[in-house]
Amino acid sequence: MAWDKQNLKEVIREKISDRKLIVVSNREPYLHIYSGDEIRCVTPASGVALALDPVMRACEGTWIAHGSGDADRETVDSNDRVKVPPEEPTYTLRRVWLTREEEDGYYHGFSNEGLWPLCHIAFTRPTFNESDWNVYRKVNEKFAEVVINEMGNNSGFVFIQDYHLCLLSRILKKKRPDITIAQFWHIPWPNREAFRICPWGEEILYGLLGNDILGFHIRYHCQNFLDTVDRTIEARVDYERFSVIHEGKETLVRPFPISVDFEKINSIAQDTKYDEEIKKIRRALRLKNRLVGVGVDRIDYAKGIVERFKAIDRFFERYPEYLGRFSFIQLGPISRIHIHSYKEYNDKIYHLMTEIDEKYKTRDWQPIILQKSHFSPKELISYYRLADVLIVSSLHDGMNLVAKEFVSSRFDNGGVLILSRFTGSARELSEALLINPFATDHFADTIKRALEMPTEEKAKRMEKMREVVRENNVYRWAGKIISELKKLA
Ligand code: ADQ
Repeated sequence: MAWDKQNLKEVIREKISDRKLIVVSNREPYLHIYSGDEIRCVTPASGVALALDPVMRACEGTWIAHGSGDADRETVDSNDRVKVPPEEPTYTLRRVWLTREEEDGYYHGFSNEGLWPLCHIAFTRPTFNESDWNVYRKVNEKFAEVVINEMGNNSGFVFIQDYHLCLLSRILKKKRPDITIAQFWHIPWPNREAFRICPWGEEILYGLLGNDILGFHIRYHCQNFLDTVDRTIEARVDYERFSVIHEGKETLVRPFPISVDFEKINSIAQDTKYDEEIKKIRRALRLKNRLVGVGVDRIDYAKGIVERFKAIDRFFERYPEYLGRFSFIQLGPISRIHIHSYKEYNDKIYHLMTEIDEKYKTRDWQPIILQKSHFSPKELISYYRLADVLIVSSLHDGMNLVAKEFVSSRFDNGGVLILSRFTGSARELSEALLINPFATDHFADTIKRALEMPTEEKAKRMEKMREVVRENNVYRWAGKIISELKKLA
């Protein structure tokens, strides 16, 4: 069956509408923010919100998340609830309020300075502070209270997102063993050697084993998780069934590769207004008829932006005939700037770009153009369509949706994707030119190969990748997880 928004809704109605569904995530699907004196409701660009919004609409469930918009408190009722989406209120968003200290310890601290580098083997050392860990635990308990409260006397399903809420399922299961729980882990799971350094590794594993289903993007991360459990705690790992049995309870560990809304991106990209937009970008950035490379990332050390710039430098060193003929545009909104390692990385990128520019630039040409602002998903499509080559060079990435968005927008079968083999996407997009971002010479040669690839080969590769993403779209991801949950209820 080809999955789309409509049949996902039908599956949800048929399978679970008799029971309550609660989604829990750190980030909310709708934020209220002040814009002058007015309050605006905005949707953060997130694949997860996109996939789960139709699910929630279909089952009229409740989504629990940290209320982080500056006007969030003005828009909830006395129970901290607001009906969303604003244009057609169908489901409930229940906001959880965190103090500044809680946000620091739980989100910036343990989640992003501890777990994020622990799970991304990107050679940035994790920082583990006991005080952050204590706050992290308290915040997980806080979320649990809200879930229990929202579930009331209903029986139902809880679907937890990501590494911010490792301990939630176990707390819930202790209080309400009748609830069926799944959690999706959006980032990689490291090998057991790397995981061992976390001082609270055992508690994290016990925490996650409260789930009935634990999902990762790829089988390799599932295997790493099973292996970590096997070597770390007292539990029985069943490698045949891909499951863990602990205290008489089974947790199924399964791959569910996340994706994008292929049809939506594909149809938006065909709007002729983008031809004009592309011309505007070419004029504004003085690209003329030059070949163009594009990179789209949150500025994060795991995305391998430094390695990418080094490869571009090497490319110009080796192939000076491309000087003045190729420009690389890097789009990257700054993220997690409160964290020292991110601030440092941001400075590093800026200095490297300046160094490369100084080395090669001419009066009317710049080798690397860095755009730090945030772009809307529609604006990104112009850049995807403009690119002769799109580069994803993550040092480690659970999936990487940028690669899939690029493929979805190239209805013309043009453009070449250079993709790090350390992304989950590389398992599905095998027609991309795969690279190891640390192997600078090969990376540089791959840029040349991409720029010189014959049109027919480009088209053939792109067509195959488009087929893969069309079929394995984001609605399939959500549909498969919900169907598995239902089987266990
Ligand atoms: P992220 O690390 O945030 O997500 P990714 O999968 O690349 O990474 O998704 C980023 C999203 O942000 C894309 O939809 C992209 O369009 C958008 N984005 C990136 N740069 C942008 C820019 N300059 N302006 C505007 N938008 C931009 C985590 C994991 C990934 C996993 C996802 C989903 O780290 O491995 O793929 O969750 O599970």
